[in-house]
Amino acid sequence: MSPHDSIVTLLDDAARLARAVPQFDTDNCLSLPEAYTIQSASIARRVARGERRVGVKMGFTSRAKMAQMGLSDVIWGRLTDAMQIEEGASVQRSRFVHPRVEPELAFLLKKPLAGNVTTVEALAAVEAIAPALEIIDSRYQDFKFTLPEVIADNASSSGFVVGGWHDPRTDFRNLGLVMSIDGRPVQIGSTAALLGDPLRSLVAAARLSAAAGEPLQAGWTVLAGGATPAEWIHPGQHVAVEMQGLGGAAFHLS
Ligand code: OOG
Ligand code: MG
Repeated sequence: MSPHDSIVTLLDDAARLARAVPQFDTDNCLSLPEAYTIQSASIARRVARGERRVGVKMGFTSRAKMAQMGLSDVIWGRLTDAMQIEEGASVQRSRFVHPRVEPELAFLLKKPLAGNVTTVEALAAVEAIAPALEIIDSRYQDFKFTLPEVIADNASSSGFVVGGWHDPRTDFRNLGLVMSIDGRPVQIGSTAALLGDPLRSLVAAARLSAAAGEPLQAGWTVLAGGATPAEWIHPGQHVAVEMQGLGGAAFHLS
């Protein structure tokens, strides 16, 4: 028994049953390493239920996201196959507590990538890039949390949609993007918002996941982080992102 078992159960049940839970660390007792241990243990429960690890998502890699959530450290979370939503598919609102959506860039890896790598080494491990949408869904009431709390909650990971994969040998450091809800543009941004170069987000993913003993694997997807503030989504809405030169990705919330 670990002293954090009850928190692991609380957060895993909250995600599984789409039920909000109160914040548990309002007096800041939890350290960041402890928070990642809780995240890892809650993902282990998902894997024990049959889910498969398919990659990593980065968080707070843009100023827009840091400002929206009031937190400024880059964080990461673990992605499983159950979180992936087929491009263009309909997903049920009942899966989520209070979902939001944000536009992201996705990397598909062709080689493992671990440790302190350069952006050139990171690019050499990339098979393809794609526009993506992340559905984030904090398990905490009112979508409010401290840094250790959101890390323990797997960085609000809940769903993601990836568009068509493209050759990464293009300059994708400053691609314009538009996220629309029901055809109405709601956020406009650029991939440059991601640490100035989305490859820096992949470099951070390589370093942080290797330090946790789970180096990035060939075939994994890495989400580079929300490039704009996230938007609330509601049943009946159609959400789409269009990225300069890379096409789009979309889903419907039913
Ligand atoms: C935390 C997750 C942050 C991103 O792309 O910055 C994130 C949250 O905002 O709930 O996914
Ligand atoms: Mg995100």
